[in-house]
Parts: sequence; structure tokens; C-alpha cells
Amino acid sequence: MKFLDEAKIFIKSGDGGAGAVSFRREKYIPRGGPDGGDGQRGGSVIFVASESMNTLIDYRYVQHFKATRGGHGMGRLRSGKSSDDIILKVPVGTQVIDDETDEILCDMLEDGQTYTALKGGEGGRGNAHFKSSTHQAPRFSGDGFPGEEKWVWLKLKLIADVGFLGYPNAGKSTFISSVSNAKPKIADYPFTTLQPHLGMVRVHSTDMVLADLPGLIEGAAEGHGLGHRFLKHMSRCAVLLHLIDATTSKEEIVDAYYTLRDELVRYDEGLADKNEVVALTKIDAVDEEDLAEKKAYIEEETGVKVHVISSVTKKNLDGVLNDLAEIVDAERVKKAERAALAQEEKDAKEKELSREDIYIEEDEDEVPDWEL
Ligand SMILES: Nc1nc2c(ncn2[C@@H]2O[C@H](COP(=O)(O)OP(=O)(O)OP(=O)(O)O)[C@@H](O)[C@H]2O)c(=O)[nH]1
Ligand SMILES: [Mg+2]
Repeated sequence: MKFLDEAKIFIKSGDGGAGAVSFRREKYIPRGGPDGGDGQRGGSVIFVASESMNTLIDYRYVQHFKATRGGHGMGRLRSGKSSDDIILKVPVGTQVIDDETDEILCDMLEDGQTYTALKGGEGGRGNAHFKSSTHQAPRFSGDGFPGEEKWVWLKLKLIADVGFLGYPNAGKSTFISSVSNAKPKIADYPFTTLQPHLGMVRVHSTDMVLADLPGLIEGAAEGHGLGHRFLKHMSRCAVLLHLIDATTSKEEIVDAYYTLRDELVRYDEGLADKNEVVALTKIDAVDEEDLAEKKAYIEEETGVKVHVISSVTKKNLDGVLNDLAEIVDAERVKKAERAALAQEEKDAKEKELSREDIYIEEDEDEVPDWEL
């Protein structure tokens, strides 16, 4: 089952800066020729595919992206301040689609791939370019060329907010099929799941994409079993749901917890700080007293809060989903705040630039008299 994460955004490249009107002024050269420099090109709008992003959610909060105008030209043939391009990071797997024509402008398939969607307008030419034998002191310059603008759709196939972590047979697929629309194969043998399955679940007003991943075993980071190929998906999730079979002994439960955490960290140290929710599964098959002892034991040993659930009888599943949704929401807010801050900084910069006036450096007295 594939999910589409999408956003519609407005992009605009920067206008080119105007050329300058200026005349050379030097001590012993009273009749200086024109020396107005060219305006700079405006900022372009460039998409970059990034593996460190996993949703387009940021673009639901900020939808307008305008690159700044190029600096106006200045005297002594100097061109103005160059303007920054707008770099829009999108997750690998995003398509950029023209809203008007529905044309797929670019398929962002590889980490680091770039696509210049809109080029900044060229700068205008300074008056130095307009000098001719009949017009020695042109008092005009070229305007900058305008930037371009358009609405585009960004569409991304599949992205998970929650990644499942657990030994084979822990009950991951059974969990996803009882809380979401995903229907992966479930069977009483390890490595039933061979590739990720996604499921969508709504908790209150939060939509989350869950990824049922193949089971992991010790040595996964070095390539044992199947799961290592999917470890990379974990780093893109907001939270990991660690499922452990409650029908095993309490020592095995604690061992399972640490073994898989170690595998994660061995694969990528950054995963050590990843949010996690831990749950003992299949509690319908364990007697109450036994379960209470196991829960107390693992909580004491690991210091983490542990849910106890049954995907078959659907016991306590809401508690797990609520915790997951809370974390997913908090991570989305953090991301949105980072995006808003970056936009604010850009806006402030643009404001500063637009306050500059076209540079004109001339003095009536110094304009050569043969021109008057
Ligand atoms: N009694 C009981 N059995 C469960 C529960 N959840 C899963 N099972 C059983 O445990 C076995 C494994 O379940 P799966 O959901 O396929 O396990 P998995 O973690 O996806 O396994 P892999 O895909 O191999 O990694 C199946 O026989 C399930 O019926 C539960 O809550 N209660
Ligand atoms: Mg499975």
C-alpha cells in the first residue's frame, strides 16, 4: 500500500538588479566616461533531494518561497550584491509537478540531486555598456529582468512517522493490521514480512503513517538476517515502536530490548537518541501475575515505560497509539518551527536588500560640458 504525501507551493525567482548610471571621477580626468556597473542576477529557486527529510509536512506550514532581487549595479563598473538562491529541501522520492500543466518537472530520486525550477532574472546593464561614438555619456542603464513564478505540487510516495522494531515473530504485522488499514501477511514463523508495509492511522486529529518493517536479529547491522536493509528507514521516522514478545521469559525480554537497541546504534549512532515506545505483545497468552512480574522487571532493568498489549484482543492498543501520536505531533511542531525561523531570516534579509536604491553617482557640475 502506497501513500502520497503532498503539498502545493508557490515559488518565485528573484528579479535582476538594475544597471547603474555613473561617471568616472578622478582628480586629473575631469571628463570621465560612464562607469555604471551591471546589476546582479536574482536568486534562483532550486530543489535538493535529501535523505534526511522524510515528509513534505514542512511545506504545509510555509507555502510561499520568493528569492531575493539581485543587487543593483554600482559605480566604477562594480556589479551589485549577489542574491542568494532559495534552496528547497525535499525528501528523496519527491516529484515536482507543474500545477498548470500537470507536467512532472523533476523526479528527485537520489540524495543530493538538484533541480533548478526557476532561474533568477538577469541583471540590467550599467550605462558603461551604452557608450557609443555619438553618445559618449549615456545617462541611462538597463532594468533588471524579472524573475519567474509558478505554483508547483510536491508529491512524495511513502514516508513513515513510526517505524517498527522487533525480533521476527514479535507481532509487528499483527499490530499494524489491527490498528490500521494495512494487511500484511501474518504467520507463526520468523521473517514472514520481507519488505516494509505501510498503514495509516488517525489518532484524534493526528494522521500517522506506520511502517511494519521486517524483523531484526542480532548482527543485523553487519548484514545478518533481513532487517538491516531497512535500518535506514528507522532514521527517517519520528519514533520507533519497539515490540517484544511477552510469552518469552523476563530475561529474554530484557535481552531482546538491549540487543536490538545495540544493533540500531551500531548501524547509526544517531539512532541512540531516537524517540521510542516499548510494548510487550501477545499478553492474551500470558497469565496476569506472570505479566505483571515481567513488566516490572523490564521497567526496572531498562528504566523505560513499557506498555502491555494484545493485538488479537485489541487490549491497550490506544495507550500505545496515543503515546506515538503525541511524539509525532511534537516532532512535527519542532520541524515547523525550524522552517518558520529559517523563512523569517530570509524575509528579513530580503527587506534589507529592497531598501537599497538604484545607485546613481553623478554630479551635475562634473558632467562633461560637451554633453550639455
Ligand atoms: N496470542 C497472540 N498472538 C499474536 C499476537 N500478535 C501476534 N501474534 C502471533 O504471533 C505470530 C507472529 O506474528 P507476526 O505479526 O507475523 O509477527 P512479525 O513480528 O510481523 O514477524 P516477522 O514479519 O517475521 O518479523 C503469529 O502467529 C501471530 O498470530 C497477539 O497479540 N496475541
Ligand atoms: Mg511481520
